Amino acid sequence: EDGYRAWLRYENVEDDELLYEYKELVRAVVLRGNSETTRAIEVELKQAITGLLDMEVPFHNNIQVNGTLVIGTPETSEEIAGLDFANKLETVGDEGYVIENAGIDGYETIVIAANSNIGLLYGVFDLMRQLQTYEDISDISIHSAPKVEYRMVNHWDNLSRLVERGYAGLSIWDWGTLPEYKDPRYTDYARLNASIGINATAVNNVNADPRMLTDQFLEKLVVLADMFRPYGIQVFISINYQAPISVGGLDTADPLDPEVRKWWADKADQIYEMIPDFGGFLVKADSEGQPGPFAYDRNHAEGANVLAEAVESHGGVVIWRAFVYSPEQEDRFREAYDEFVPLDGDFKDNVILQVKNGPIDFQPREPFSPLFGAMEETNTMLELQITQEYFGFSYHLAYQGTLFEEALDADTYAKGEGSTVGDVISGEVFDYKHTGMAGVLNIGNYRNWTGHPFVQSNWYAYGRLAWDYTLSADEIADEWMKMTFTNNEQFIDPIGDVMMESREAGVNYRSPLGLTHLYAQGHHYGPAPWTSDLPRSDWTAVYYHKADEEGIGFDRTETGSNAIEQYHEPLESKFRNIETTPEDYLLWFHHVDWDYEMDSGRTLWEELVHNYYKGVEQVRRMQDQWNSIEGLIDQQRFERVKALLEIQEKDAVRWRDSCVLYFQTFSERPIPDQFEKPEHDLEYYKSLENTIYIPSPRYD
Ligand code: BDP
Repeated sequence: EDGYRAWLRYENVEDDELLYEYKELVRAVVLRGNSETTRAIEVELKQAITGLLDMEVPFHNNIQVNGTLVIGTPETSEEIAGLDFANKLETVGDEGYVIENAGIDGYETIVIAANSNIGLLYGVFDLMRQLQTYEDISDISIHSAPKVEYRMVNHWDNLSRLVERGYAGLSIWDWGTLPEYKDPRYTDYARLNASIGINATAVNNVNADPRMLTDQFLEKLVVLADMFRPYGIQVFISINYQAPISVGGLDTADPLDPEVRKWWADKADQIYEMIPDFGGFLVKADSEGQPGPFAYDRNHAEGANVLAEAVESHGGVVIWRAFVYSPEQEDRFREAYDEFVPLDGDFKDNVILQVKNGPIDFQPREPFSPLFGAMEETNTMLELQITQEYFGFSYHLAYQGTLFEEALDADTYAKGEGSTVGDVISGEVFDYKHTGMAGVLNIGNYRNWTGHPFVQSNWYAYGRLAWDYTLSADEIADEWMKMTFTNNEQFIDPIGDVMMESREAGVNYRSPLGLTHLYAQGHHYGPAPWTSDLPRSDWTAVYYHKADEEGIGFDRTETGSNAIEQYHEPLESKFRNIETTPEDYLLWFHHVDWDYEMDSGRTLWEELVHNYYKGVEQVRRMQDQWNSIEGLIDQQRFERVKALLEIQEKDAVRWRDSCVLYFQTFSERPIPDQFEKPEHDLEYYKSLENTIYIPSPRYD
C-alpha cells in the first residue's frame, strides 16, 4: 500500500453481513444525464463498487430491479422529477444533494438527487463514504449542502516545481510537459478534492512569478482547467502585482493608471476567453517583499479593486490576502487589523479578504485573528495551513482537524454570543456576497502526495470542514481512518486517540501556554528560542517570548501593545485580565511572573516545564499506541509511521530540552526533580541550530 489512493481506497468490505446487505441495496445503477461530470460519476462508481463490493454493477437505462441506485437531477431524470423533492432540493442549493430511499414504479431504490451534476457527484462520493465507513444505508436520509461558496486549496508551487513549504517532493504540476501531456494524476488530484467538496484551486505560489500570466503558462493552465472541470473545480492563479511592468511592458503598475487598468482588463478578457469558468486572482501584495499598491501610494482597496474590476464582468473574484506586517510596527499581532479595518467598505464586492486563522502565522496555537468579526462590509474568508510548516513538516504526526475546529468554533462576539469564526466566514454574521475558505495544501509528487501518511488527514479534514464547519474533528478523524486504513476498532480506538492528541502534543513540546514562534529562522523546523540578531526583529524568537528575569510573555494589554482592544467584548475584558485569560493563551497576552500561580497550583515556571515534558510523554504514548496496532494494517505504512514517530520523539526531546534550558537562563529556577534531565547543556543545543541536518527543500 503506497498511499496513492489516500482515502479513496475502496477496499473490499470485510464484514460479510454488511457486504451482503450493500450488495442487495446497490444491485444496479440508473444514471441520468450526459455530461463530463456524469461520465466522471460513472467511472467513479464502477471503480468504487468493484473495489468495495467486489462486483461489477450494471448500469441500466431504466429501473428493473429492487436495489437500484437512481442518480439524476429533476431536469435529467423523470424518476427524480416524479418524486416530491422540490422543497428538499431547494434547501440544498446548487451544489448540495439529497440521498434517500424511495419507492419508484414499485421498485425499492436509493436516490441521489441534486440540482446540478456536480451536486450528484458530491452525493455519490458521500454514498461511497457511507459504504467505506460501514454505515447502515438501509434507511438512508442525507441532505447536505456546503456552507461556504469557495472551498479552495492553495498551492505554494513555484514554476521551477520547488514547493515553498512543501515537504513531499516537487510540484505535481509538471509545467514542462504541459500542455501536451495530460498526466492522469491531475484527474486523481481532482477526484480527491471533489470527494471532500473542494471546488477551487490556486495552482501557483502566492509569492508569484509574473510569467504565470503569459501565454505559455495560460495554455498549460487550460489543460488543468479542462481536467478539473468535470469535478467541479475552478482554477485560480496567484498574480504578481508588478506584472503590468514585468510581462506587460508598461512602465508602471499603479492601479489608478488608466493603462494599467486596461492591461488587467485585457488580461482578464484573454484568460476568460481561454478558460470561461476561470475563478480569479489570488494576491499577496505588500507583504514579505512582494510588490503591491504601496509603491504608488495606493492602499490595499485601491490595489484590489483594479483587479476586481477586470474580472467582474466574467463573474470572477479577487482574493486579497491580509497577511501583512512591517518591521516598523511595535506588535505584528496588530498589523493586519490596523491596516484593513479602516478600509472596510472600500473594497468592491467581488473582492474577498483572505485572513489566516491567527494574527501571526499558522503557529501551533494562536488565538483567532480579530479581523474575523471586524469586517462588516468586506467579504472575509479563512486561510488555514494543511502543510505542516510549523508542525514538523512531513516527519511529525500532527492531525490539524482539532486546530481547524478550534479556529472555526472560536466565538468572535461580533454580534453577541454565538458569532463564531465559522459563522462569520459563512456569511451568517454579516451579509457577505461571497464566502470561502482556503487551505494551503502544498502536496508534492511523492507517490502518497503528502510524505507523512497522516498529513493526508489534514487535507481530508480541511475539505470536510470547508463543506461544513460544524462537523467535529473527532468524527472526521474517524471517517478518515476508516477510509484510509481499516474499520477495525482495534485500530480506530487507539489511533483515534493518537490523532486527537497529536496537535496538543505538538503545542506542548514546542510552545505551550501561549508561547509562539520559537523556531529556527528560515526553515521553521527545529527550536531556536534564542534567536535575536536578524535583519528584522519580528523574525526573531526573542521578539515573541520576551523572557527576562521577571517573567515571560508578550504584554498586549494597555501597558503593552494593547492589541487586545481589537477583540469584541466580553473577550476583550476576558483577555485583559490575567486571571480570566485561558491558560492556553496566557503568554500571548501577558508578561507573566515566573512565580505566578497557575490553576494547577504550580508556578508558571513549573507549569511551563511540566508542559514541555508532557509533550514528550504524549509522543511516547503515541508511539506505544501505534506499536500496538501492528498487523492490523499493511506493513508498509505501519513501518513508515513507526519510524516517523521515532524521529518525532527525538525532535520533541530536542525541542523540550532546548527551550527548558534556554528559558531557565532567565527564570534561574530548577527543573523539578521528577523530570529526566536534559542530556546536554544549552550550548550544545544552540550549536545544533546550525549543524543538524534539516530535511528542508530549498524553497525560494
Ligand atoms: C509564511 C511562510 C512563507 C509564506 C508566507 C505567506 O513561512 O513561506 O510565503 O507565510 O503566507 O508562513 O505568504
